[in-house]
Amino acid sequence: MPYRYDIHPDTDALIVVDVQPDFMPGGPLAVPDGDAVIPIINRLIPAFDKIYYTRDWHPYNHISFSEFPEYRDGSWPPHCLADSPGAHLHEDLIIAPDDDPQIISKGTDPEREAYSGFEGTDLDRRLRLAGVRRVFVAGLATDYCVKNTVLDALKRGFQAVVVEDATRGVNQPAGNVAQALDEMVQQGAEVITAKQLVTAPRELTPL
Ligand code: VGL
Ligand code: ZN
Repeated sequence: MPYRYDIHPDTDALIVVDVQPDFMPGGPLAVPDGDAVIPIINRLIPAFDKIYYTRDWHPYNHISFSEFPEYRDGSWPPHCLADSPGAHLHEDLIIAPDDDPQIISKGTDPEREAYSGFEGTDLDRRLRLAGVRRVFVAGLATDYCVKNTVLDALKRGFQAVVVEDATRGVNQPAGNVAQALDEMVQQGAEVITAKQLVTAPRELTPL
């Protein structure tokens, strides 16, 4: 195993996508096993100086909401209503730095879907101002917001690395997650596991 990823604190960032209660088991748009990403992401966070948290942050009349949801693009149950408890970052997620975290709200326009953390936000500008060149991406859901964030990062000239075991997907129909990972790789992303991230000289809790 070889292949180890050294983190360069000045030019690498971690993007934590949509770790929100509404996407967890028991929530309206539950991602299977979605809560499993939290302890893994919490172990990655100390390895990065630059961390960006996206959150789905919809108005009550968002275009994606359906009365009879089919749990696919364009037909979701109401979820992540701006400022509701289910939309806040999950209470078990480590937020760093806790005095001034970088939080990006998306999907705030009622007329537009926005899976990507770049869409309709200033994430690109924030990353460039901070000197970021490579983003590591974790969170939910692999086949929607993670995928679109990764593809947008690549289109905008960032290198992108998906931390696969720190993501979970809707995966409906079955195979959707595998297809999403294929597509990300095809567009130039790397896919790794959390264990492959190595930081020196900092200490990481062993996985
Ligand atoms: C997401 C479906 C609808 C996601 C957001 O975070 O992947 N999926 N809204
Ligand atoms: Zn949404």
